[in-house]
Amino acid sequence: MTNHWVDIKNADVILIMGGNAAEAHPCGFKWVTEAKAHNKAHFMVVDPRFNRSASVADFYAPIRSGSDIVFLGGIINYLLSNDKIHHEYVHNYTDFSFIVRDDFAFVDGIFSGYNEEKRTYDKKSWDYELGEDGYVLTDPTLQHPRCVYQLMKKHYESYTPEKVESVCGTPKEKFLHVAEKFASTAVAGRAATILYALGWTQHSIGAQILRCAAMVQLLCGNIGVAGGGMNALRGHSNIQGLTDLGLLSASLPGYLTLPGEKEQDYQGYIAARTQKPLRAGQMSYWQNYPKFHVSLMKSWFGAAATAENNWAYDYLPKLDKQYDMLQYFQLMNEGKVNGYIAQGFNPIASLSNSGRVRDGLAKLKFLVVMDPLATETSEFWKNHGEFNDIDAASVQTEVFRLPTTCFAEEEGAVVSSSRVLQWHWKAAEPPGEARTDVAIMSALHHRLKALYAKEGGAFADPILNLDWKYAQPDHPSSEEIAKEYNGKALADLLDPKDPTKVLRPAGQQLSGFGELRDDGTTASGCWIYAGCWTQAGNQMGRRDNADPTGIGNTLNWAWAWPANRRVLYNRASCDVQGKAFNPRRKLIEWNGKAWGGADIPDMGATLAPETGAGPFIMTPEGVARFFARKGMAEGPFPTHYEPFDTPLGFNPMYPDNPKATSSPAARVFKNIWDTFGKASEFPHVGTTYRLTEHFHYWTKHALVNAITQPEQFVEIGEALAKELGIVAGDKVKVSSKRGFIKAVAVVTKRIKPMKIEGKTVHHVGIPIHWGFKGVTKPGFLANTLTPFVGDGNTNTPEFKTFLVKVEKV
Ligand SMILES: Nc1nc2c(c(=O)[nH]1)N[C@H]1C(S)=C(S)[C@@H](COP(=O)(O)OP(=O)(O)OC[C@H]3O[C@@H](n4cnc5c(=O)[nH]c(N)nc54)[C@H](O)[C@@H]3O)O[C@H]1N2
Ligand SMILES: Nc1nc2c(c(=O)[nH]1)N[C@H]1C(S)=C(S)[C@@H](COP(=O)(O)OP(=O)(O)OC[C@H]3O[C@@H](n4cnc5c(=O)[nH]c(N)nc54)[C@H](O)[C@@H]3O)O[C@H]1N2
Ligand SMILES: [Mo]
Repeated sequence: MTNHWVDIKNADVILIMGGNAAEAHPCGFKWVTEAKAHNKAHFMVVDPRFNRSASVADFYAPIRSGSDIVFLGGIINYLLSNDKIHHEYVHNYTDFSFIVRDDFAFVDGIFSGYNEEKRTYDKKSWDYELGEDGYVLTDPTLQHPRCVYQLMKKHYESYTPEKVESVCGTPKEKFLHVAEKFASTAVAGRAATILYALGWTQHSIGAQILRCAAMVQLLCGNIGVAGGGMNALRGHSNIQGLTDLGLLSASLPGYLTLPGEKEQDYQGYIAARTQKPLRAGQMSYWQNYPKFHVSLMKSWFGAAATAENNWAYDYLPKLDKQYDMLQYFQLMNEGKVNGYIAQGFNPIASLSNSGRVRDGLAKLKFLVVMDPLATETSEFWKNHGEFNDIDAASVQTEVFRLPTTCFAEEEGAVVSSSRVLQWHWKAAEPPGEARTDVAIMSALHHRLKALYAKEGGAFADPILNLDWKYAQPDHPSSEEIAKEYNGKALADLLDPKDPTKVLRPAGQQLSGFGELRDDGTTASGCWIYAGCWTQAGNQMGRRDNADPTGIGNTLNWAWAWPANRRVLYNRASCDVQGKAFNPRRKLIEWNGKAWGGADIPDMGATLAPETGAGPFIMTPEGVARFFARKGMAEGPFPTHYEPFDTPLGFNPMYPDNPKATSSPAARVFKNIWDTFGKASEFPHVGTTYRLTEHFHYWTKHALVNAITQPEQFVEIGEALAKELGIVAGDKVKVSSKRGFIKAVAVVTKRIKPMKIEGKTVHHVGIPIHWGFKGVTKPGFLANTLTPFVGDGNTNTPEFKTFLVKVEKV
């Protein structure tokens, strides 16, 4: 979230689209209720189904799954063509006036630089025009045909209300209602918030849907202000912590990145990430990359990371490709993986095309499952009748189960969607043989280290030199690990202006990332967490909910990254002179000498507005981007592409170009193309989602949850039920090109047929929670149906839109 849960109460307009917070985030959802009750907020839901969030909304509009860019692009077109934008904000805080290179082009759904063979773009032309001084050329009059404003206007001119109706199935007047409500916030005193989750991310164009929504928010001046923002409602309780700590395969902690295979040279690696400002006076905060990186390497490798060995740069793996889940299971299927550790992960249930995942697991030599429960993955090899129809004798994979604890059986911090690190304390002793994940990983580490020490092996240094200075080496405490993330001084830190002055004595905890250095005198395991455990103690354990201004920021409750800031880019809540746009809901303001108020200012306390430093401190240009310079896989402006299982078979926005039907840059392996379905065989649009009563695939092991939702079902609308002769309670078979499931039919008014490009399209709703382990009635894995294809940026699978056929059995 750019903002945070409590801040939702400050919104004037709320849109939940691509998520169902009332169902999946019922506690956080209360802030929507607060906004309605105390702020007269207008609350809208746009979803293929009239879901639980919609049932308490002021307004609901249906949409065909996978068509959100047409809807959001339609809002952009509406705001631009009616000139309903926050002019002062957009002119000063975005790239509206920047001029784009003249070799940039967009023709018939494809951008310049496309390589059809490789299905990737050469992104060179997707850039601003730079002057001789290295700064961006701009046209503040916005007349230049290649300024971002003009290009964007042109890009979205075909995204009309009529097109929205025919492509999304959303009635034109319903679409216009949503657009007008956003337009009502394109002024200084009003804000809209967007809450989203998987209904947007789990598409082959997921990341671009989010960008498109962020562009709507920027046009209205809704980023960096109270009650605004792009708010990702995250999933597992600590999944925010997972990405923060760099557990994705191409990441390092704190959103630093692993080098690629071509980056063998340390100076090149650092230079590419240490971005110089593209305009005068900008902070371009990634200029500090070397400080974050060197401090990380000191934290991991201690004395073994030295200036002479480039801070142990050679110890880092250099990626030859992106090792996301799709990639890994693809390699498994190709027989290229020997062993796999599934830690807190049930891939046969949670990854797309379960049948393929099962085949991959069966090709392993060994599989280790670290989990408190006996999961489907740990029993993938066992025959469970029609639910897992496999010949156990044919599977050679050796499976090891290592029982772990659950979060309540250890202490530590959980990072919420609000970026708040909140400490919790151990509530119970683990049962039986269970050990914490940390204890298991530590033991594994010691064994590997001992083996390498004894027998040697290819490049043993990174393992032998991994620093492990914990009081209990077999089970480092959560406290020690948290302190390590925060970081400390390894030598006396001297004042650069007066070297006789010691700013921080050796051994002390750092107060924040501002103290990090690139000369090996500081260590920090995750720079954005610097400040969470200082000399003053554990900031995450703080429990003072004082809120002097009433805005909800509670700066003394736990601790938020970065720097305890609660609303990111909060400088954008003030005009150029530093005066708050909205005097009723001030986050910060410039008082002539310093920034102050209800939040921690972006720019440090005393950087004067006169310096011209923009609020988007992480970009080298200091402003937000409408034009995603080189960033995204599919192009700098979000563009509609059809799902890979498309009910239309062509792209209704670019009908003349078959190459632009589905995302030209999505993750598709060569042998996957024939696993996509066609509408002639699978005429309905399937989508998968959650129920409040279950958490993924684990609560079916708990009796209380099993009682509330005992049996697998699918939801179909009344019209489709009638057409197929199905009544509520019938058993139905739902099939896709990948396989089939059987479940009880729930016939509902909540799903209505849609007219898409003149054709009737029905949605079929498929809750994800069932499987063949646990105390619910055994069920099929919903992912038996889903396609093995992912977003070109994140590789997130397209779980939310695929083609199915429904039959009565
Ligand atoms: N009780 C419970 N809570 C949970 C979880 C759980 O398993 N159980 N899981 C947690 C996790 S890990 C996560 S990631 C979150 C997920 O939170 P959500 O994303 O809110 O949950 P979902 O139910 O997967 O999907 C949300 C909605 O997206 C809609 N949708 C599908 N396709 C589209 C589309 O193309 N466009 C639009 N606009 N909407 C679409 C669906 O109809 C559904 O209403 O929930 C978390 N909370
Ligand atoms: N079709 C479809 N598929 C989806 C989705 C969808 O919407 N539709 N949603 C996707 C999303 S957002 C997510 S997050 C994934 C979730 O997919 P998974 O993460 O694979 O599934 P979970 O069942 O949430 O959790 C995996 C295991 O973690 C174990 N566990 C709990 N606590 C601990 C612990 O402290 N240590 C260890 N080692 N294990 C623990 C649980 O017992 C559980 O078996 O599913 C994805 N798959
Ligand atoms: Mo998730």
